[in-house]
Amino acid sequence: MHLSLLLLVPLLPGSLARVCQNLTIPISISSQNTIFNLQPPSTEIQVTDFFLKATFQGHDYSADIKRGYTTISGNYSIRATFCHPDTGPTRALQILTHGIGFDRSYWDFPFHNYNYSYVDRAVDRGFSTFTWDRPGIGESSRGDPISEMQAALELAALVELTRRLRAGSISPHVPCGFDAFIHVGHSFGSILTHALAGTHPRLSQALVLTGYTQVPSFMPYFSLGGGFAPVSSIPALASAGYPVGYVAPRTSIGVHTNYFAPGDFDPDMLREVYERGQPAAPGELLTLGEGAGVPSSFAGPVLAITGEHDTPFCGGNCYGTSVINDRAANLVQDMATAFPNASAFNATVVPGAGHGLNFGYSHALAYDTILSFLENHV
Ligand SMILES: *[C@@H]1O[C@H](CO)[C@@H](O)[C@H](O)[C@H]1NC(C)=O
Ligand SMILES: *[C@@H]1O[C@H](CO)[C@@H](O)[C@H](O)[C@H]1NC(C)=O
Ligand SMILES: *[C@@H]1O[C@H](CO)[C@@H](O)[C@H](O)[C@H]1NC(C)=O
Ligand SMILES: *[C@@H]1O[C@H](CO)[C@@H](O)[C@H](O)[C@H]1NC(C)=O
Ligand SMILES: CC(=O)N[C@H]1CO[C@H](CO)[C@@H](O)[C@@H]1O
Repeated sequence: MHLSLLLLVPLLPGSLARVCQNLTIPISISSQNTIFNLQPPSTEIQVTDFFLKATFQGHDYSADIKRGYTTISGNYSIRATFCHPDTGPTRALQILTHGIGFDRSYWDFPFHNYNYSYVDRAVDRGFSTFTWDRPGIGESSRGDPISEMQAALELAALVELTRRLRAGSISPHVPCGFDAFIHVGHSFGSILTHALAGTHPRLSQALVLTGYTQVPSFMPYFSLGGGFAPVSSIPALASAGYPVGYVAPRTSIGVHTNYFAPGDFDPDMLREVYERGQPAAPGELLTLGEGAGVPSSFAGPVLAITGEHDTPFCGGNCYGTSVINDRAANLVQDMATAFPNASAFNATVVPGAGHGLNFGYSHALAYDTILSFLENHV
């Protein structure tokens, strides 16, 4: 009897016992945003011109069109999902922030019966998880894609959600009583997580920065490689309620270029990622660099983990170190200097992986590295 049960388990990925609850969380936040002299790009030509201007070498387009700062205040409705093992909430909660191109389902991707789900693996190893749609994206409130949806406002949302989670005041469905709050980001979500560790180092017990380095040199690969178009040109997004100005890759070729590495993926996965893709706001793209680069006083453990062939953060090769004057063994390890007071720092380059770590065959190694690090250090 037990033998047959044991044999069944490996055949049913995603069937591990977990309990999830969707949440709608009203938040009131404000941030110091940048005023840009820019009209929302609405046609394919305007979108391409935006990316061309943003990538002219030797120019700082964001600075060229900056006209000062202003305070943005607003009430936003944030959609989130809280999961825990069916045995109940656990000691540690992971707060997972997605990057550009996706919504919170990045962490719990349904492909192959959730075989690639990070949430499944984390819950299976005894963590609770909180995934959320960033402001403007997915099921969260929409807003102006230039004046409003910027890194500063999204950081304010992450800070507010974290405070409420720590206080046990986010929802009757989410208990208080966690003794560790771990922040995990992907790409732009790592930028926001890194920024949180800079501005509010005591709000987190551990950081995991995935799909990220501090090297800005290769962002133009992403900007031009994505083949971005207005959401109105993209069938799956045209009626999703995004305001004019939001952009996304026009075809799966742009998604492939920016998130996948040769030989590390199932073509059906690429198709599903394209079909479920979410757009980006110009305000986000123009403020990506905010908050990075300043050494943080963060005193907990930090894991930086990025695919060897990450396009936007490694230019396809995290071991190509001439861009940092060979001062570290790889571009991920170079982030150690950003966390001089971390209790532990580990940099892992995932062999053969691309930027979208959760979509590659290599996801199993990436997840095991992250969860083992957290088990050992939190
Ligand atoms: C939560 O919402 C997502 C997206 O709308 C949906 O796919 C999922 O089934 C919902 N989960 C639960 C537990 O209700
Ligand atoms: C947000 O909601 C509160 C309470 O409903 C209201 O008093 C406040 O004016 C709102 N703020 C903004 C910026 O709309
Ligand atoms: C790291 O800790 C030392 C000793 O407490 C302190 O002097 C230093 O300012 C900290 N570094 C940062 C970047 O906060
Ligand atoms: C980081 O952790 C991995 C195990 O996950 C280990 O193999 C590697 O040596 C560690 N790197 C450093 C610099 O400690
Ligand atoms: C996390 C996990 O179980 N990943 C598995 C998904 O399926 C592939 C094969 O289809 C396995 O190689 C992975 O280990």
